[in-house]
Amino acid sequence: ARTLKVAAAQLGPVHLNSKREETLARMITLLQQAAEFGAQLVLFPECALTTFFPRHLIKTQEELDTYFEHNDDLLDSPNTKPLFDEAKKLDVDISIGFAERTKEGTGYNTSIYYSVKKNEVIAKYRKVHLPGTKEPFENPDAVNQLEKRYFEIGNLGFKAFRVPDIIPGVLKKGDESKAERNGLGDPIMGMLICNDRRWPEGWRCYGLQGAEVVLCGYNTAGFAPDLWGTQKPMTPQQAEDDAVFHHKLVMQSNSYMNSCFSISAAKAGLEDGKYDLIGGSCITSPEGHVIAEAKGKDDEIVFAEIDLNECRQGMEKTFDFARHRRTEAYGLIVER
Ligand code: CDT
Repeated sequence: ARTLKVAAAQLGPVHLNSKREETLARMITLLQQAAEFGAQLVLFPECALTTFFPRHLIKTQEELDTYFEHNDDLLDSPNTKPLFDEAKKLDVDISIGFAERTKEGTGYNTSIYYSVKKNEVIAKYRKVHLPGTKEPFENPDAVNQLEKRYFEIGNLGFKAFRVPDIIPGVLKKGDESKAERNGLGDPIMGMLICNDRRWPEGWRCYGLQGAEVVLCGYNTAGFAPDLWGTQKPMTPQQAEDDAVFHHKLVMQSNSYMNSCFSISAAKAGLEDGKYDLIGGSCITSPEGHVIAEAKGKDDEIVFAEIDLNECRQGMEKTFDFARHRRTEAYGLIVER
């Protein structure tokens, strides 16, 4: 068995006026709770450190800057160092989403993977599918999602990575730098951010590299008719139920079709007094089942012990890419 104890750290609302130290303290408490379950890896949501600010039209660069991390090294930044220090103390890997401002001034919606054994950030992903609009809706009651205004499209692709030495004594054979679907060696993982989870292309890029666990933090509005463009009128509750349904649908189906586990962590609840975000943080298996899920919409740990060998069934049978995949028929996917 190649077993891993993993957790999604769902965060309840973080408000425009929430203090950074308070949010960080909540995240540290979640990390400690996950460690009590024995978690070796804890996933935090997209833009975990602040409210989901792309819903607001922010007028000044000065204010906008307060939502971004400017220090390339999160392990040293005062905004985030205490979380990494705690991860070190507890011997837990963490993956976390945040708004990244590069030295050149470019903004990305980013997530990183921190390996406690290496004591360094071993992987970075920048969100490719940025939803919403550049300009706010004319309807003053609409929920905006101005990610295209504040972020550039991610430029790092979908690069799977091995997580070193997280499974003690795991059998290593062959070239570990190559991500092969052979069920050996350190676990292979990939990261997606929120809207990315609805697009099969990113998942398949990870599937092709043999990813066994896909991590996805999110902030998903429960009721945003201008964004979702639903055809039939829905009550806010119906819309939220549908949003949770679609969230689980894509986590379960893409896990199944790519023979991997997935972990998803929400920022949930009523942010900034009136913007409802769905919960539904969950862990799904390579057979497409939800094996653990959040009960509420506040701070909560979702935990599961997973055996990566469960990926073998799909990888070797139904979705054995080498035998059954037909690339000669799929050209249109990259032509259009
Ligand atoms: N954060 C994020 O990407 N949210 C989007 C909202 C939908 S926009 C139509 C999501 O896909 O969950």
